[in-house]
Amino acid sequence: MRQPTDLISLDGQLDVTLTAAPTSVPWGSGTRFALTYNGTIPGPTLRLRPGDTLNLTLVNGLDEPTNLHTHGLHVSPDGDADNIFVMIEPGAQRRARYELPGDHPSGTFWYHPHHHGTVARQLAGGLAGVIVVADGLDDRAELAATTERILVLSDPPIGQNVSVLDVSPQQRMMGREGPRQLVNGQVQPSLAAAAGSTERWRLVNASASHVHSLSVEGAELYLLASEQRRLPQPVRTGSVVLTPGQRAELLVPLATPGSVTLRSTAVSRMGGMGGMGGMGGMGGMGMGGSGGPAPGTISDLLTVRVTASGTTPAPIPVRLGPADSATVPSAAEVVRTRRVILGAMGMGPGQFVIDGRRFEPGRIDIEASLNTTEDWQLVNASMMDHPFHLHVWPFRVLDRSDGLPPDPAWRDTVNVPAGQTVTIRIPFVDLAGTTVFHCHILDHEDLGMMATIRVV
Ligand SMILES: [Cu+2]
Repeated sequence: MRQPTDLISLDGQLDVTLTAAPTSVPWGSGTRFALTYNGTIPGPTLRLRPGDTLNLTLVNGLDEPTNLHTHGLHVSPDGDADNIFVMIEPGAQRRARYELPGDHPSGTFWYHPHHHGTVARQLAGGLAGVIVVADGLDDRAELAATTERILVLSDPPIGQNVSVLDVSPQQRMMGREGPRQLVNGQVQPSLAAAAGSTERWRLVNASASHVHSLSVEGAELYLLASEQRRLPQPVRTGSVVLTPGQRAELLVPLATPGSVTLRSTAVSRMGGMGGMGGMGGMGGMGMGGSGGPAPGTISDLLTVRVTASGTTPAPIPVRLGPADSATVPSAAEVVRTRRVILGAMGMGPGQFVIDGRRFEPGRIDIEASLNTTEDWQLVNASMMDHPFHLHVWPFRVLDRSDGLPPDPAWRDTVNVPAGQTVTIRIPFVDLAGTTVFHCHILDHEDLGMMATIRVV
C-alpha cells in the first residue's frame, strides 16, 4: 500500500504549494486519467500541531476554475483563509493562510476542491489529501508505538482521458459512484506487519457519494477518534460507517500471524443507515443509476500479512483524555433552536434545496452570534439520505428520530437518513465569519443543496 508524502510543520509553520492538474497515475500494469495535487493520489499529507500556521499556495493547472477547503479545520472562513467563495481561474494561483488555534483538536482532517458546481467532478477525479493535527496525546507511548497509516477511500471513474469524468443526469441526481473501492488509489493493496504490533489507521471517505460500512476480519477493531477530537477512550466495535466527508481513526492490534482484511460493505443511501452494520432499511431498493455497486456488495479494501514475531501486543490505551461531556454546552446555554429542512418531497427537479432554496452565494441564509450556542433540527424531507456538513464549527449529535443512539463524538459531518430528523448542538465559538453548510453527497451540493451562514 502506497503512503502519500508527508509535509511536516517546523517551528509552528508549514509552507506548501499544491498544484492541481490532470495526471496519468499508475493503474494495473498501465496508467489511468486522474486529477491530482502534486501528481499523486492522494495528495501530500499536511502534518500540523495545534497553534501552527499553514501557508498554502494553490496553483490551478486544471482547465476549469477550482479552489480549496480544509474540511474539519477550526480556522477562519474569511479573507485569505478557508474561504470557499473564492474562485481560482485556470493558470492562476492563490496563497492562503490558515491559523490553527492553540487548543485546536487533534485529528484527521482533509483538503479538497469546493468550487460550487464542479466539486463532485473534481473530487471524483482524485483531488484530495489528508491533514493530520497531532497533539501531546499522540506523543504518548501507547499511541507513538503504533504503526500509523493514511487510508484515503475513493471510487474514481476509470478511463484514459478527461471524458471519463462526465456523468449522466441520473448519476448526478443519485450521487455519482465508481466501479471499484480503492485505498490510496490502489485496488486492494496489501502490507506486511509483525504480530504483536498495532496498526493505527487514519481513514478518510473521499468518495463523492459512496457510503462505507467498514469492518476487520482476523483482528479486533477499536475506534479511537471520529471527525473531531479523540474519544475519551478507544471503543471496541464491530463496524464503522463512513459517509462521504467522514473520517475515523482505528486501532487494529495484530495478535497472531496470519491474514487480516479491511472490508467494506456498500450501504444503501435510501434510508439504509439504520440497523446493524448500517444495512437493512430500504437496502433492497438499491442505488440504481449511481454507477456504483448495489447495497450489500462487499469489497476487500486492504490485506495485512501478519508475520511471526516474539513481541506481545502492546495494550490498547484505556484512557486518552478527560471525558469531554463537560465541554458540551447545556440546554440552558442554547439561545436559539432552528429547523433546517434538507430537500423536499418528491424526486423531481428542485429537490436539492435547503429550506426550499437553492444555493445562492450572495445571500445570507442564517445569521448567528459569536460565542452563542444553537440547536439545529436537521429534517430530511426527501427520499434519499443526506450527510450534513457544517464548515468551521464542530457540533454534537443530541438526538435522532431513527432510534440510533446519539454518538459520543464531536463531528463536522452527520448522516440525516431519508425521512428522519437529527438534532445537533453547535457552539459558535472562537471564530466569526461567513461560510456554508451542505449535503456531502457532492453532486447534491453542486445541484444546490448548500446554504450560507454568517457568524458575527
Ligand atoms: Cu444529499
